[in-house]
Amino acid sequence: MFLDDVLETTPADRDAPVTRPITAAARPSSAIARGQHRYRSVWISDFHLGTRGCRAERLLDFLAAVRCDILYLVGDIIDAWALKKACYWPATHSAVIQAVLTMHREHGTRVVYVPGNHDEVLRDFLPLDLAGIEVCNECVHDTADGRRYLVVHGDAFDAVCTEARWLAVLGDYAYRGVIVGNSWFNTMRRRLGYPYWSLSAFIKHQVKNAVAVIGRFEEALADEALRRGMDGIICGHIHTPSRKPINGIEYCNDGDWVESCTALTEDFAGQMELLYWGRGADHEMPADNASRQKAAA
Ligand SMILES: [Mn+2]
Repeated sequence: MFLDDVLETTPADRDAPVTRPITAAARPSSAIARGQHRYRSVWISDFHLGTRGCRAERLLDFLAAVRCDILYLVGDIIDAWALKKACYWPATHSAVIQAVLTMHREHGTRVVYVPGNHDEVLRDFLPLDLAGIEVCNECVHDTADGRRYLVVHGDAFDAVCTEARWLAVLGDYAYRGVIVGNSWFNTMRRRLGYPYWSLSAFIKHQVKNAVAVIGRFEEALADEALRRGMDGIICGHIHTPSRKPINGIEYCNDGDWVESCTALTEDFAGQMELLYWGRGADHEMPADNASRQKAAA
């Protein structure tokens, strides 16, 4: 139930205006030169492989077009919750994993995988080396121009987003306690067989509060970066791509591959950019995918 809520995407949602125009160079086509786009680092997250909502074809198109020194997979890559409920695994989802492995093996890309709440089963085994892919709970990225970014999925901050009012009264100690307690609470829920409480589902259902909840999430992440002496923070989780300064911290959310099809990139000078992949009139999603999603919702 939670998952379907998260993945429910109407055609109207897909056509909703985006906060930045498509980068001209980012329009995919079948004739695209493989490896045409080169970056120092790329962050992508929230593929939700194993669900009907995953836009695997577009993701494959993106992965084929991009070369980078470091690829960060910022959580919710494989959707273990969905796979527990029903085995949905088309060939394109295997192809996504293959494309990532190929980037590592054939192009020498360093791949760092930070698990999210949908693939949190990996968190029991950290740190882990998966066929050369480094799996860790969080990491710090140093940009080409010497800035430091904390890289986390972001689900640890769910509780403080919805309970921010009384936390503000209780202060910093309680705030830290809720963040730690949230991880503990959800680990217990998982062991008991309950799904993770989903912030993105919550946001979708509380339309009136959505902007406020997203704002609190962004501020909580920026505060964490500030507390740790970072210049910025990079996360995913809420399927809301964004790049903006918050209290002197650069907040970056790389979005997702269910709704927005976005990536965060760093060029060789250290310049960050949010990339919207193939959102254009000539690259509409195939109609069959839309009907599959309706059937899933
Ligand atoms: Mn998540």
